[in-house]
Amino acid sequence: MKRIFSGIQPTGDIHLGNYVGAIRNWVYLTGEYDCIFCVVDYHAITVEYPIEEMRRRTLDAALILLACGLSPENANIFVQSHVREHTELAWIFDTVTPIGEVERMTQFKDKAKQHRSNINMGLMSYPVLQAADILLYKAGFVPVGEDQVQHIELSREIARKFNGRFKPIFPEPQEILSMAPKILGVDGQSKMSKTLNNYIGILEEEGEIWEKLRTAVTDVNRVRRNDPGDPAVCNIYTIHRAFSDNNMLLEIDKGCKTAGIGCIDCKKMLFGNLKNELTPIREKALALGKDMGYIEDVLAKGAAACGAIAKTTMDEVRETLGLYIP
Ligand code: AQP
Repeated sequence: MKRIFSGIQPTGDIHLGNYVGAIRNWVYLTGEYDCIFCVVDYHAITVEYPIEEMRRRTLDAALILLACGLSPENANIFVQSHVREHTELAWIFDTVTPIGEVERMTQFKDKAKQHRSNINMGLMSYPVLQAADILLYKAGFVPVGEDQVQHIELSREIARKFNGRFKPIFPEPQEILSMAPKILGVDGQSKMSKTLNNYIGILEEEGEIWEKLRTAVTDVNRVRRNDPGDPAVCNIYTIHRAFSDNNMLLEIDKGCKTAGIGCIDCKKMLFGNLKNELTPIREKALALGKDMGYIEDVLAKGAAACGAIAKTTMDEVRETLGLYIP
């Protein structure tokens, strides 16, 4: 069975972008692939974070993955720092990665602007660790949102460099994009992101979700109710495409272009569909939250299974590097 690997950072509430850009796709793919999903805590420490919250955030991220439909039966789920080989392989990959390649990464440039007082080596080396995350399991496919495509390209480049210099032991991984690979935030400008605080969390209460949706930016040229709008430039329509069926999409497309449907009505329709999909997830998350011991067991089982694969790969890598192995 072909293998996929993907990860999510424990940096706060999981939002609609994470859900439709990644997690929902992960659940769809479980039937076809050998799946490994990881809460990437070592990625999350590349920026300032509340230390006292990291443990809870990590467990909560795993809980949400389970609430969304992943399970130990269809995937291995674990925490990155529980499998030490991730950082070990990252160091080795650092030695084959040209600095120019990481310096040109869009995410590094954006984060360096956002965190001017803490532009650390980890922030720059983030995609090298990501390549190690993927290649430690020789995963050929990586389901991610559009923002990660450049990093997956770099993972291919790192695999090529390593294979060319030493021995061809790594696949060149390919990204798998969902049908909604880029969701903008409620500001309608930037990517929906936990750290930009422009998100709708998938576990938020209905009232909070509606309040954020009600005030979310739509087509900025549609000022008055009677102005026709353009769904192609409206973030609410993009979210609709991830949650609504074709009939509703056609109705909205036509209604928006002819001003037959106003933005608030369009948002109400979306809200109904969001409720239908997210309410069962919220209920399952509440139930799972009553037994955190279960979440810990799932993560331990995932770490044991993935740790065994990681160890085999690292033994092979050390031998390939020509290191002295006693
Ligand atoms: N807005 C998005 N639209 C589609 N997919 C998205 N993803 C993230 N945002 C969107 C995808 O979700 C997966 C997990 O990504 P992450 O943990 O890095 O989430 P994030 O929201 O990007 O995290 P942060 O903490 O807010 O980081 P920054 O500020 O860097 O964005 C990935 O597959 C990602 O593509």
